[in-house]
Amino acid sequence: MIPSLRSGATLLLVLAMLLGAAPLRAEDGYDLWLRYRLLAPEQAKFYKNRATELIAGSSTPTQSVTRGELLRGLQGLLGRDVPLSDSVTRDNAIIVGTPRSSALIAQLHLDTQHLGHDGYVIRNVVVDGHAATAIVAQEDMGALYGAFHFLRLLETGQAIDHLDLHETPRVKLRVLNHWDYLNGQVERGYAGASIWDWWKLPDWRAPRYTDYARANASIGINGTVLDNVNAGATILTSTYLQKVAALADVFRPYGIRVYLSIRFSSPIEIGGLKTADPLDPQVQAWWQAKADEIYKLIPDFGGFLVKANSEGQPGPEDYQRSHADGANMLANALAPHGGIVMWRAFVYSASNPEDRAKQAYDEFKPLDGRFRANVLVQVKNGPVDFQPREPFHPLFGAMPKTPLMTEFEITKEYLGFATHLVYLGPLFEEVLSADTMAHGKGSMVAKVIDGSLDGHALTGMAGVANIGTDRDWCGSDFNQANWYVFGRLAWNPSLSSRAIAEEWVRMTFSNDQAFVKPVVEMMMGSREAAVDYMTPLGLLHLMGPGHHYGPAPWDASESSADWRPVYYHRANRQGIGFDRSRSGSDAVDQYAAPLAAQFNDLKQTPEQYLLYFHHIGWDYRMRSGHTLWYELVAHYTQGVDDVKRMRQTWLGLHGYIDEQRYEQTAAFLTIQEKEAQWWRDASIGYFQSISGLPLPPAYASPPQSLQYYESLTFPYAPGFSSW
Ligand code: GCW
Repeated sequence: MIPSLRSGATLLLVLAMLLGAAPLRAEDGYDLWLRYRLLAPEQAKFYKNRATELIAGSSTPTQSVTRGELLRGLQGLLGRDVPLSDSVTRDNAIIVGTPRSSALIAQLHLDTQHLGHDGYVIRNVVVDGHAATAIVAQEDMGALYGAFHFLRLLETGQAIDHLDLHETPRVKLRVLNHWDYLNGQVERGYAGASIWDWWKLPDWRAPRYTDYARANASIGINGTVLDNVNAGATILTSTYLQKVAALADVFRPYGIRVYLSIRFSSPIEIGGLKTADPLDPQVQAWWQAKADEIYKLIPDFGGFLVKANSEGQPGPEDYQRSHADGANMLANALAPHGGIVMWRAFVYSASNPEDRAKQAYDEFKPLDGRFRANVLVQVKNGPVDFQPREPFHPLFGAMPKTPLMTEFEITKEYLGFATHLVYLGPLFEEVLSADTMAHGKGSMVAKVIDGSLDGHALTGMAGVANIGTDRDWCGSDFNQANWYVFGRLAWNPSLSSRAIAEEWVRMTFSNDQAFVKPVVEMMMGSREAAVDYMTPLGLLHLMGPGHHYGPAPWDASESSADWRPVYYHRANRQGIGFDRSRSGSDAVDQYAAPLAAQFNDLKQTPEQYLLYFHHIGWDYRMRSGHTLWYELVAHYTQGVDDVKRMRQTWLGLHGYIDEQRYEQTAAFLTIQEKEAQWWRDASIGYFQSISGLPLPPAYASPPQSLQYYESLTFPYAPGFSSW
């Protein structure tokens, strides 16, 4: 690690002025973590001596992109052009490529076979008698990923003298899911409209598409589903497929494949058929012809994502066929072309009286082993929905014969939309590191996802994108960290979310330790803070109806019982919580035996899941010795206090970064503090009306009546309408 140059913001400013540079000029966030701003002089000097020339091919589009990225990155970080060369003419060249594309790389005789399509090695070597840094891959894409990694080392101020890095992704399909409608709306999107300008496609290929691909490639994402899982049939018409093909062309050099969410009943809507029954030969033929048409336009098309028989979407069950019948029919059509199906397990039905948390498992577990080899079942991280906290989904570990992808929600539908600062790394890490115990201790969700637990080669991770037309892409600077951490964890699900936060802060804001440390701390605590001020101790789904913004634990207005907060918390005069033990819905027995026993036992259940698994009395003694009621109030209050501290932390960091981004974060934290207080007060006010208990001493009463909180409405909340 290179020592940081400065100890106070003033010194940096003075230095910047002396150098004539303006590192603190306003930034709008568009550059994400790929800012490549001039490094501090000592660092720049250090790296300049280790990047004297660049040897990189340009005979394929991906090679050109790789070369361009290195030139751009080095120029920006070091403040001078690094000359291109064909051969090594001096010490400390950077050489990038594959044995096939570069004679110099071939002559290093590194074993690249095991690197596969995406892997790479970064190593200090000697070439023609000169010290050099080699970024070596088996395929062009690996070299591009390696180039991004190398630039990251510089951007984050790492030592590069004794490099011997080997990287291969642990997960094959690292995919964003856009919940974008063709009319430009983004379901659960809080960063503006859809970035796909369908109307102007295919003729106008906005430069932003390239920037999007580049940003994704920089963190290893290699697939994108362009349209919402609540899909219409139009995307599969010839007109739209041309548009899709144009996007695929833009993304290809960056190793990003295009996938589409499809509507299961498309053969009826745009094919003129009377049925979409997956066992009907005409339906099968229609999908085969459609797949042929797609692959003619897009030879590397990825495949389909399907939400079927869920929340009103059509599906095979409309014809008394199973999810496997539906998935396999599509998989048959795609298989000859190498395509895959991602079939979602997010199914539940209001007409099913069973606990909603149990329904996906009930439906999919019996289908294990019945899916074609090119089908993955895509499972949300938790059994209910994308809540601030839920236990991991019991399907992980329970379908050994089927490759399971996990689906995370990067967009903050349930976590304060764009304005709340909630870093999702700890949430993702908590799920990935959860032990399913499926094959005894050490059967982590990460091992289900990377295929190592049950020996699957086809593996994947999906994240619901938080990207829109806002200049900063994600609705706030800190939301960019959630896109970033998703990509990094999809590449390697065992990485630490703290380490990822640190590299992101360094690239996005500053390498100054006096800034990095408190900001990383703030990020790492932010998810727990949100859990505390929204839904502590295993509560979930207490957000306002439909739009999911703000507290509404009282709400029972939704048409469907399992969309109502009251369904989830079950508070009454005696106590609170959803009894999922053996004396309740018995969801506990969907987990492997040791976990089922643990969750079934009130005393052994981790308190963070307490009210998810148990309905307990308000006066139940918690581990702290306090009553449940006391702890509930304390957690809600803690959440608010944490946000207050986050805001204070940020206020102390003025001057370390540009004013524009500083000010927006400061303003958003003010909103968050106000709304955390609102969450606390409204929730406590409501639960107090049920428990009838006085607030514990020293805890403030809500400043408003419960009626006031209940009366608030939110017309035109973003991300939701009655589309
Ligand atoms: O959480 C719910 C969201 C819906 C979403 C659904 C799903 C795309 O509120 O907006 O629909 O999940 O994942 O299918």
